[in-house]
Amino acid sequence: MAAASEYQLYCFAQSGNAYRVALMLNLIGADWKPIYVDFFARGETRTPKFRNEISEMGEVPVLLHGDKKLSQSGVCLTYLADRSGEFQPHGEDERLESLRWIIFDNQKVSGFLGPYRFLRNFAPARDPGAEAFLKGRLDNNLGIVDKRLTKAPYLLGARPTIADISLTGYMYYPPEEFDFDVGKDFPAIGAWKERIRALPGWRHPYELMPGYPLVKG
Ligand SMILES: N[C@@H](CCC(=O)N[C@@H](CS)C(=O)NCC(=O)O)C(=O)O
Repeated sequence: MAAASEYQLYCFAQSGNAYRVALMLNLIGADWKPIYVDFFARGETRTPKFRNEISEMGEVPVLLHGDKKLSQSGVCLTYLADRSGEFQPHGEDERLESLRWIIFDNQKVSGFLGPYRFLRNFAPARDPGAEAFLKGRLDNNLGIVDKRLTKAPYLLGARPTIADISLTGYMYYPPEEFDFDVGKDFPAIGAWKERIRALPGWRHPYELMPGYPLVKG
């Protein structure tokens, strides 16, 4: 019988929140395998079984490692950086700075890109008002990240850290799934995307996680 992988990740291909953890596992060369969560057809994250047995927060990603079960991608990234020594912020100042950008990403970058893309591609009906609101917030928030990335190649300076891995969440999904191309509208983010893409082990979210293409029921 084949040995189980060291890490398992509950995820699905369309989840940028899960992608950043899948990408980190790949970049550090971890032995891992995905566990597919049927978010769209079965609404699996909202079932009592998922909330009782996998995550009380009802979200992916969830990372399994030995007897550890971790959720919130920022926590998973921190754990993987601490264990591997890769993409780790060094010292207190960098740790705090990394946390600051991870929270900003979760709330204001991925936290708006995800719902914006969801409304345009996966929701039962379009909602122009909500989309316009989110796009306004995104233009502002992506502008803040873009300005930061004009100052250094990566968020914390000369080398990539988990703050950058967090920011990858929704960055590589096809521009057609949004109505704009982040990399073109925000050139410093575009150049950063290419630097991240060049890291050994980089893979596209649709290659790394199961569930693409989506079979609409
Ligand atoms: N801040 C969380 C966000 C996780 C999240 O929102 N995941 C979505 C999928 S992209 C989810 O599982 N949503 C469950 C639901 O809406 O029922 C993280 O970074 O892990």
